[in-house]
Amino acid sequence: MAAVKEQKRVFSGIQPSGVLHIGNYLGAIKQFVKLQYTHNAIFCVVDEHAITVPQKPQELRRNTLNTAMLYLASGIDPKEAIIFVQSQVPAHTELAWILNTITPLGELERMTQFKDKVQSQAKEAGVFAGLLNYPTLMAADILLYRTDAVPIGDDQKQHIELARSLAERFNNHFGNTFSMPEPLIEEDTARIMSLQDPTKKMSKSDDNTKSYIHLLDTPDDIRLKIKSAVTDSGKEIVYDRKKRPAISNLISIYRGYTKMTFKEIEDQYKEKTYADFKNDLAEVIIGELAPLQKRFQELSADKTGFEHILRDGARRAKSIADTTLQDVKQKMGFFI
Ligand code: AQP
Repeated sequence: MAAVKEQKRVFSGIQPSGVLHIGNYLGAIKQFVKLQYTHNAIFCVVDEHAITVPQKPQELRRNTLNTAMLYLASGIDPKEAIIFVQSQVPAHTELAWILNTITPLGELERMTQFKDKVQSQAKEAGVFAGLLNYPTLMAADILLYRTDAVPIGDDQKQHIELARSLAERFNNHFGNTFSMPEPLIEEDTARIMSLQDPTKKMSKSDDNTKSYIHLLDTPDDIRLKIKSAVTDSGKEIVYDRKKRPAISNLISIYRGYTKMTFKEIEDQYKEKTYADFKNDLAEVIIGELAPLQKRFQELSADKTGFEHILRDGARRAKSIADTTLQDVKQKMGFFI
């Protein structure tokens, strides 16, 4: 029997700043797939966020379509959820501008992701205002759909807090308009770390290609990347984030794909070596990614059908977003 959907709305997005990796999948997309059956779900490819760091036009276009295709290939069903590209719904940037006028500068400057990206961007291309304002645009994305819950990885928690505080500030000032979004975080896989440096989050934009596994990596690439993943000193396969961050990261990935508990994994590998565990982990990932990659190839062959899904998604999203925006503008005293 089909699950009865709650009226509660979930919204989330991923920026097409590269090819999606297993951290994006285990931290976010896996939750999207589950939630679409129980919630009123909207998932967005947030291309306007991607341009807060320099993007090459052709790559941005390709990554945007690939991200949307990976949503579908991962199991997001356009009959269950709205899927669309952010820049096709202009209300996002319009509400972001309005929210900018009630966003304290100090809160934006305190954002961890901003501080991290300033470090890496400053050396390369310089830092632009869009990077600072990223969390306000994210708040607009979420609040436009009167979202109740936002499935995200751990790194986005601070941004949801800002969205909540802006919703509260706006509601207090202009009357009840926005709902209060809650973060939905899958604790065990909320922060998959780099395979080369377990103190750093796995990131699409990492220059070291061995630090992440793309959802479209070949089996040979996956075997090589897992084999060359750093490990801790010692040889036991034991989950302990503080003392053994590298092997714990690999165990989290294993858990994310097999649904085994940490204890079950530790028991299974009690007498085994890091090499045994890594070989098995690589095969688990390869096996889990195979159907997704097959579906991705099928979708790539039907560009017209796929683009129709995105245009229809944008049309549906726009109708919800425009209603909220009109309400906001009316309450603020704009001439409408
Ligand atoms: N390493 C991760 N572990 C778990 N979840 C993660 N997410 C990202 N990295 C991990 C979650 O994936 C969703 C989409 O993220 P995003 O692309 O919008 O932004 P991000 O968090 O900045 O992701 P990346 O991969 O690190 O991209 P770049 O390198 O471009 O900044 C979010 O829910 C995020 O939490």
